Amino acid sequence: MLILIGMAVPATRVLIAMESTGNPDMQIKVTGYQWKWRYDYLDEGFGFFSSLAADSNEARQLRSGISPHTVPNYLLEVDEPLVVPVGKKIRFLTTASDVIHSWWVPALGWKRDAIPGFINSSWARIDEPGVYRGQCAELCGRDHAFMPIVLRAVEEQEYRDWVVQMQQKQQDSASEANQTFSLDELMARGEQVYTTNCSACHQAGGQGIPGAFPALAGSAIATGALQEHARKVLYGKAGTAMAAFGVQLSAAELAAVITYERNAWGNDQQLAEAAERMGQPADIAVQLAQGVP
Ligand code: HEC
Ligand SMILES: [Cu+2]
Repeated sequence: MLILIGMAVPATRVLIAMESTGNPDMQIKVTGYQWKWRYDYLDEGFGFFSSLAADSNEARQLRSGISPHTVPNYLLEVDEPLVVPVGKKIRFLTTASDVIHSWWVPALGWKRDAIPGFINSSWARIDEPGVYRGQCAELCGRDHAFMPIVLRAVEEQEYRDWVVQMQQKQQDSASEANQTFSLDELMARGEQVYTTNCSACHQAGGQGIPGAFPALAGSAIATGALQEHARKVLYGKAGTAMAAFGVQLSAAELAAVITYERNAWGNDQQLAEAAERMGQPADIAVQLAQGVP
């Protein structure tokens, strides 16, 4: 009895320390989306999406002709990694915007479900600088296997520099909302946005997947009135896989991707008589400010 009681005291202490997310040095909100992660640095006032890296995304496409063996960290690389300082207690608040995901970096020693409407908390303190990789660990739909996690742990000073850079980026993208872009600029940017955010479903050539995802090449919406087209992209369609991208992309990115869809794949030849060829960030911002249609 005495030995058991003697063991229970330190064991309980460790268990409580493991579970307690109190007194963190910083907090990151992790939100699962189909199929990418969003990280919000709650103390620093910025956030960003982290999607599968472009080379992995290309190589994974059927008949891309690219061998996955030639892609470094195939399916385990992202465009924008999560960066954290070493030696700090970080509280992770995990949730989701659509379906249940699960945030799992094995080296952190835990896995936490990301559930819409709930916030789960966990913590980690990373002692060794380096790159830690993980994946979504809850079957969350068609591209579940394509939402990896890359976490880069760096020294405090490097982290500070990165934060300043990210805050600047956020400001730049806010000021872009007032700029006017040429058709060429919108098309170039739009293609990138499309590849990262839309091609998984609508496919690189805009042909969609019959029965699941509509074709955008020749689509009546993509060649019809600009406002109606934008409405579909900004607010999505409830109950389908078409998400509301108005809350995911900046006004400039939205204007670019919408313009791209209206002009790529021969759509510019089919635009309805009075339909505008391109949209500007300001138009998108106005439409967003009007709220849900
Ligand atoms: C997860 C899959 C998925 C992704 C990613 C996706 N869509 Fe869609 N999209 C759909 C589905 C499903 C529909 C059909 C919705 C419906 O039933 O009206 C759709 C419909 C559309 C339509 C209307 C087409 C028509 O003719 O009905 C447009 C325009 C569109 N999407 C644009 C986009 C843009 C722009 C992006 C990227 C920013 C995007 N979609 C990303 C699944 C997706
Ligand atoms: Cu997932």
